[in-house]
Amino acid sequence: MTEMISTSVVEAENANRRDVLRRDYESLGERLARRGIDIDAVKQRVAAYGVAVPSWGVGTGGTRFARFPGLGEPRSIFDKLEDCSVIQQLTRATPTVSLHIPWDKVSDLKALREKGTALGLGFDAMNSNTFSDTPGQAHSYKFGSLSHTDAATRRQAVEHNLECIEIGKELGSKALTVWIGDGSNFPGQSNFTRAFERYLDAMKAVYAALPDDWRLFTEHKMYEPAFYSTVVQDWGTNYLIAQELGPKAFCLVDLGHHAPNVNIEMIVARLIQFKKLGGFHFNDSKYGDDDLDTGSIDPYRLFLVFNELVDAEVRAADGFNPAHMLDQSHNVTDPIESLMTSAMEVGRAYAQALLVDRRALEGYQQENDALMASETLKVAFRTDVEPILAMARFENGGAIAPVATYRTSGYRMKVAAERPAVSGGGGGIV
Ligand code: LRH
Ligand code: MN
Ligand code: MN
Repeated sequence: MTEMISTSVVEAENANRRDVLRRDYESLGERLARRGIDIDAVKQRVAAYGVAVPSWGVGTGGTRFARFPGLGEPRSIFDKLEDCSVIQQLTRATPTVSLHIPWDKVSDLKALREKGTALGLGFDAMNSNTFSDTPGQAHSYKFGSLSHTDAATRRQAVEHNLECIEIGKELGSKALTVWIGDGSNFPGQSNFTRAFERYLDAMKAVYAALPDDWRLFTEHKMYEPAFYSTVVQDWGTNYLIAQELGPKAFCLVDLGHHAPNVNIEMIVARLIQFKKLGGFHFNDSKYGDDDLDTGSIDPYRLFLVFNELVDAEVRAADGFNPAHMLDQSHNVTDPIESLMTSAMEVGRAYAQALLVDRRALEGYQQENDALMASETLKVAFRTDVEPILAMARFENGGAIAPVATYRTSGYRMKVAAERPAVSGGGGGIV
């Protein structure tokens, strides 16, 4: 297997931290044992956990005002895969990559598949893009795509999704995620009902082309790029879509796609209960779809989402198998560092949720002891599970301290020497 960071660098960095880690792990193990928790069992589950990296996340993002590229920006999907493999090599928490077509130019599928295999990476959900125009396409998406008033434009958008499925089949992907920007900017511009009818109709054609062992994820988002109304605006509409389409259709929850203060963990619980939770785009936000690093603003909310996931896992909820993906935009950090940190934040929330004393919680709920129920969650959330995460990484061949190891490796400067500098400019992507 091709390792982008020399293993001797990883080993040397780990050698500096190994003994302290062992002591920290042991001491945490003792404290958890007092709470009746077996630290090794938690570590095993954390070690088996993975979250997919978005191919679009390894390049510097941007806002609609500007983009400020960093050094060594990936030039192609092959460069992106190499950057993704650094994240996996050091964190051992990101074994798959989620592609976005046509942002990712994937003309040579065989070479791409081989590159993935060589780097030890698999391909998670495919993402279609009918929210922007590609040079040369016959019909513009300016006024919509799958819900467009014009049948030929809708057809083109359907065809693009079918092409994404075909590409994904070649790569071993098993899911398609569809997010559209369709909506309106003015009251009266669009007939809500007709637009949704057209969308459902188009999506039925996409659904019909789905292989038997694939799943279709539809992603809702409250607003942007449309600012008055959005066709797939919330989880209610999303649930209706999944119901209308059939058993292979599920709802995808992007944490940044809700109104501020919305109880996302409760949405997650509802979708689990009705067997329609397809997966996540993890990120964090302060105001809207900020695409900030996962857990950087509100780690407690991330924990509460994982609390619902672990609750479902523990009781083996029927049909529960959500896909876990990151979806972030990095404007002021090295994307590799942000993605590594975010993958670890997701793992941390999972580990903390595994520590919740579920029997005690149930008792407090039953007795209506609100304070102790809340404390039960807080006790788990307050536990510093870093030794569990670090030990899981270390034993899996990763780095005890991924960011420090990455910096020592000089990877960014190395690729900067190979990849030509790119200039920034205005209007970036999401
Ligand atoms: C839309 C979105 C969706 C896109 C991605 C780039 O805001 O979350 O998932 O595919 O950003
Ligand atoms: Mn998303
Ligand atoms: Mn988004």
